[in-house]
Amino acid sequence: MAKGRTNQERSSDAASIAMLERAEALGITTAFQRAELLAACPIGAGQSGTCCKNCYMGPCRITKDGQVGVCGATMETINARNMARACAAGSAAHSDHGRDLAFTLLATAEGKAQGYEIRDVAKLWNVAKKWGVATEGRSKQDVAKELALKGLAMFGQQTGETVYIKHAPEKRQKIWRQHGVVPRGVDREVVDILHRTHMGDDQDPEHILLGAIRTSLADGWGGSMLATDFSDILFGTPSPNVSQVNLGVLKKDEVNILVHGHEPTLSEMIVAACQDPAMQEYARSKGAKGVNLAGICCTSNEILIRQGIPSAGNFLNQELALITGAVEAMVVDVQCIMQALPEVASRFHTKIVTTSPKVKITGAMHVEFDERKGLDQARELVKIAIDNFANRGETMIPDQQSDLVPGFSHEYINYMLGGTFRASFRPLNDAIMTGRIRGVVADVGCNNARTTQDASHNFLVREFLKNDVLVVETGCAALASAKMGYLLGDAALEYAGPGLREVCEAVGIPPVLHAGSCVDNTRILTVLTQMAQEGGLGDDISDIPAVGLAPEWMSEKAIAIGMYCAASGAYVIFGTTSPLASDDVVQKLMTEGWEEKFGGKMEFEVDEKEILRKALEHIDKKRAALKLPAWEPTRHGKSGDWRMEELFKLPVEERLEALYGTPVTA
Ligand code: XCC
Ligand code: SF4
Repeated sequence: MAKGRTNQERSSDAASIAMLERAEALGITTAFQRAELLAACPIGAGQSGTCCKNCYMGPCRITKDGQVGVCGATMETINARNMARACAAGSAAHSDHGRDLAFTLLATAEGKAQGYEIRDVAKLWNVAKKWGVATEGRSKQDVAKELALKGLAMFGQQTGETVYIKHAPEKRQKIWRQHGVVPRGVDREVVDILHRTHMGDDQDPEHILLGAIRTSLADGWGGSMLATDFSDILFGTPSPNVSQVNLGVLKKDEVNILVHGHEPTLSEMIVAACQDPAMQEYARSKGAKGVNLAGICCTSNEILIRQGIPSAGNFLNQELALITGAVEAMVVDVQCIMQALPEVASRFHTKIVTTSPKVKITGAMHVEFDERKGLDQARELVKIAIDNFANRGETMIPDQQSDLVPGFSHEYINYMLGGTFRASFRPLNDAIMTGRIRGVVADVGCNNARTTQDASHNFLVREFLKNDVLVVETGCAALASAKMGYLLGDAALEYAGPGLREVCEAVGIPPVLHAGSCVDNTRILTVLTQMAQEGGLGDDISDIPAVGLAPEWMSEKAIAIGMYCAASGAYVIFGTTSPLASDDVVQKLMTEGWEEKFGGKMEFEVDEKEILRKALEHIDKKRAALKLPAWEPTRHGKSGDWRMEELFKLPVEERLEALYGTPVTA
């Protein structure tokens, strides 16, 4: 049994540490302790072998070189199958979220979804064009209906290429076609992988992994990309706003409602219900000062990037938020919801409410979501929370909350660089070409209870900033940075190297950009595509000095994301744990093998310092291949606000000399 850690080893976040102390005082167990009480199975985790459960002659545990399963399956075959199955489950989860948004878009277009509307007509028009839906002379409802139906049809597309594929860089499309990994519909690809990894099917690890790649592409350039596009149409394309993150967003004297999970559909209606003056009045009639809404995980990211609703934190904050004793109701939808929640909630007055037809949890209340009465249901849920306020006992809300500026959608990044009339990625490409920006890192993904919460995310972000690397974030990674204030210009620019700082000050952006939830990793694909198309950085995603990281990952969705990014030409590094620690063959196939085929690769590296080193080395290698000047830490940054501050501290003569280059007398 692993020995217990101190609370400082469990989390690097002061608010979390305060709640872990309270949990101990109250005798409540959380994921942090459970990770210590329950050592990970070293074979299942890949540390000392591997395990196959794909048939009932097994499970077969392979711990030695040359050992095979009852059917003869080798370590490599088993690991490739396990990776592929994780990718299928992850792709299914993300893409099914997309499917539900397509249903909501359809119901909205038909006027059957109560409270929903098409908020972003410009985006509807853009997406319709991508999908070949005519717009001229048609109403937005008409266009949205055809688009939604086409979207739904994509899931079951049996043959041919899905629609987003042709929006990737041309060279990329050719690579995919050459290797036979252009996806058909998501449903077909997920079934294909489950079939081919069933006992007695595909046994060639390289071939299994190619199947997994195709499935991941059906997610990244399919279901997930659709989820992002359709969410923007329904709820608005994100642009920067100011909000707050961490447990301190909970309010002592208001009814606190938390939404948790991944989908924006119901949570957007809860936003509307909470803002309803009648609801606020009802809360006051029950002795509260009002209703306060906040989120956890990616449901939080969805309403944070669009509506500026505060976030109570990331994955490992879910139980801790309840331990404040100040949450009247936690409304959950799908994914990353711990089964432990009702148990923790039972120690307080908190109600856990499941809402998805796909998710019930023993001990939780269930109010099944139906978009036809979305707004009424949201009001009902808010009322449940308000009525529960009177049952609140003693509370302890940590002080910690940080401001952040989220909402950097690809559309906004494009706009902020060039303005409305000349929106383009030119300035970003130029900054990379001159070496002001050394490269770009996407830091994404989860928390993992087996490592120190947020520590690897935050360490890596600081180091990349020092190295003039622009950071884009999504998911729980973005919330980790937000807690530290890194999603605000000032706090992050303190770490930024002079070149990066100069660019951020000129454009007026923080050097760490929050691009959205985990399905919004597809926004990063779009940004990379547009950078490749802009010119100067090669003509494909694999040419760009960029790296993707998931240093604290835990979810199968992360595997799917990693695979579609690698297949799109990116170098992707996963931290925390390596399921392939005892299997060089599969790790080589996913690194050297994929790099040869796709120009991208996916690697597991548990040492965060090595992640940093490898990422920078890759960025420099890509710079060299593009014949760009090698990055130099001190070459740039001669301009920018910080120089001005220094300048004003100088005596007048020296100031003038610094400005004009020659001695001048005042
Ligand atoms: Fe879940 Fe998206 Fe991971 Fe966070 S980052 S723990 S998947 S909420 Ni997607
Ligand atoms: Fe064992 Fe083969 Fe069955 Fe897997 S498929 S459990 S390796 S017999």
